[in-house]
Amino acid sequence: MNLDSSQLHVVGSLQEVPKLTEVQIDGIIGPTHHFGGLGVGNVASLANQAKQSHPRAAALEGVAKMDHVASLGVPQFFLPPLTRPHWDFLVRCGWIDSKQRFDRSKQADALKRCADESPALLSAAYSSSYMWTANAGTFCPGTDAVDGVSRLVLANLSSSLHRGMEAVERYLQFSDLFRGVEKVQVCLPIPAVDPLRDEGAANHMRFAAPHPVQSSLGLHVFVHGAGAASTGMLSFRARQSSLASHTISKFLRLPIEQTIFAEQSPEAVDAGVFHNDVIATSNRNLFLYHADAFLNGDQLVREIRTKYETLFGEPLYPLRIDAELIPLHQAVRTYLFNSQILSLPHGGMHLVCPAQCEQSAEVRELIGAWIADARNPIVGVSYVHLNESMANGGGPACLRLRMDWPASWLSDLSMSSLAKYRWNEGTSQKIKEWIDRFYPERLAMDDFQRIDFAEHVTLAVREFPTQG
Ligand code: SUG
Repeated sequence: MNLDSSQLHVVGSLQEVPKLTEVQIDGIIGPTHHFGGLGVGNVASLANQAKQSHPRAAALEGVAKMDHVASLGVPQFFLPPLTRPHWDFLVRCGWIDSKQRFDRSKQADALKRCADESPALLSAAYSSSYMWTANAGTFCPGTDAVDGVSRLVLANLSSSLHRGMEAVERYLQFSDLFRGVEKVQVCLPIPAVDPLRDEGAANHMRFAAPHPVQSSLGLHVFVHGAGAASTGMLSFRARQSSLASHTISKFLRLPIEQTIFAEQSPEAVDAGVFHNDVIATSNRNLFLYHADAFLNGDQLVREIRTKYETLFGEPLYPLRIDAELIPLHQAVRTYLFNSQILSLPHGGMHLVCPAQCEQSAEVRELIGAWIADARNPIVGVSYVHLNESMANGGGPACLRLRMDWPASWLSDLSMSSLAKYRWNEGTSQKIKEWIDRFYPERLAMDDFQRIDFAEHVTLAVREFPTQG
């Protein structure tokens, strides 16, 4: 689908509109990628607990996805892996004294004791869960904020034993990434307490005009889990609290007419929808969602449609998938809704779907029908193999945080430290060589208690090929 300027409904004059470009930021999958069974309400993670993992294959699958997205002409960035085991976490949980944390024999002893007495804690200390960057935080471009400041609020990830520790480390990485960039704030997570549990952009959708030159405004939908009244019905606890979603929307300084709150349906959470991006997604004017994703879904869609059309003077394009066509469990198994929907530089939207979607005849045919139907903006699909990440409940969209950046940030990357994090062929090649050099081919939980293993994976991250 190509738009020329005569077809555009322009909100404001063209000169006033700072063009936004969507960028993808993926986390590199770490050398300790494993199946700890720690994902709350995450059926893949629970089913695969303690199976042998393949960190090298996992990381190369992630790299291949970034190569593919970049080859479509979409700006791709990356974040290096974090150091594991996380010794501060082990110190704070009492497995090693802070004064002895650099003492090799004390470390060796701590790893062994922790493996014997509290294996889940040791698995958490080694987790590579930072790779699912969609959970790193929630971003809002300054064009949407009443004070014109772009903000990234890091997520506290306080629902999960193994994920809360990511927040501060990612805060430091994003602070470096945005060094030298004007009018952007990287914000520490809201307090990591249960009533404010937050999982970042996995529970956030930003709708926008069909084409960025029409308007740089966004309509933000924040999705949270059930309130206290309905939690009794759930086998799985919802990870995002309503208070957290409301707090983040205020933090981002969003006007009320650009903000909507939605509640996940308890049936979806029980079927393994631990984040909204497992069952609904959006891109610009496209809303792809399962009929059973939300509580009072029809009312929500009406609200999104009304606010969308008021803001942009254009119709929303909702694609609703009913349970008769794709039941919830099949949506969760194939991760159709966790596909990346990418706006191509020359128009149209392209889906990057997990290979599991291609392997399901119903899902494959559905995607084929969307592409054949010229009324919607979807023009193509590619299927990517992310088997290791998928076995932990992480699809293509989980591995990336998307952000709408003012085009000026991208026009000269050398003015900031963004250039260090840009994905290109040279970076990809260096990172592949580094993966081949350091990543174990196979990993079992027993490896975690070996001090030589802990040292090897720590060295691996230290030797990450830095840019520039
Ligand atoms: O938080 N899995 C992650 C998957 C995150 C997916 N992200 C999005 N939907 N955006 C999670 O449940 C499993 C790790 C383990 O079990 O070792 C895990 O953390």
